[in-house]
Amino acid sequence: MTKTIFITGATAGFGKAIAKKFAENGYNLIITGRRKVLLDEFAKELIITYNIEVLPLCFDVRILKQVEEAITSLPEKWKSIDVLVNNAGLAAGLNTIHEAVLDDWDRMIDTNVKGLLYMTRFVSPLMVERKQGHIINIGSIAGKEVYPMGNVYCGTKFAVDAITKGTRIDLVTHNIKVTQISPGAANTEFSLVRFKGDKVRADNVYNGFQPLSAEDIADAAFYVTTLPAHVNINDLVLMPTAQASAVNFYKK
Ligand code: NDP
Ligand code: 8X3
Repeated sequence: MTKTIFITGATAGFGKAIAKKFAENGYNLIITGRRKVLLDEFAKELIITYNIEVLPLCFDVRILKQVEEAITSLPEKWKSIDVLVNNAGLAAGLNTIHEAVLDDWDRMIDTNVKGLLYMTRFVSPLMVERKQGHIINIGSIAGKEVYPMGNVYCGTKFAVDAITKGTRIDLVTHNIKVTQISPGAANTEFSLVRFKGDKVRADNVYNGFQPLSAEDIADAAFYVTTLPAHVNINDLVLMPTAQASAVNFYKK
């Protein structure tokens, strides 16, 4: 029986690589993002390349009504979701607490925390009904350690860490696996978004060492779904070899 994975934020970075990895392995995919053109083009590419079924859903995870509508109106055959990857997220800005841009805080909290919660609230009942499923939340090293000017971004990822644990506790009696993947520095659109399109500043984050790639995270996401039914990875922290903590890098 072909399995179905639902991935939020599949127009770039980790989500896009995760979509390709699971497509390669024969899954049907529900992929989301706000950039409709990118999303639809990617869906077409996946269908042609991997001969699988893909349902692109363009919505903003911050908007409760859009999340609810997207999931409650899923055609019946797409409601059997085996894996949900709560990946859509961002950092906005890198400022001290007294100088931060308030809109940056709203965007991060609304996306990384509330968006993940909305998705989980609407998808998990479908898994509970089938007594099976796997929820993978993309956390971060920023959810393990707080770093200078990381304040609210770190706060959202610490929240993901706690919510992942709470989700696992609430769903354990329903046979649902809940995993967090917590990466260190990975070169995606993440820093370009954080620094609001400043490419020089974004590229500088990854200068002098080899960061993780989106494909490294996709491999980890696939790995955690390949384990026997009685085995769950609770939390997988993966870092570039040249990164020892949130702020310690070996740069050449
Ligand atoms: P990218 O910026 O490359 O991709 C982010 C994805 O999220 C895009 O597809 C974007 O799509 C989507 N997205 C963002 N906001 C929304 C929204 N409101 N509604 C729907 N989709 C949204 O970043 P990464 O792939 O690096 O990041 C993915 C996750 O991994 C995030 O949660 C991030 O915090 C986390 N992370 C990243 C690390 C890194 O170093 N890169 C390390 C650790 C964790 P669109 O713009 O089309 O909506
Ligand atoms: C992304 C990694 O270290 O920039 O979550 O916060 S970091």
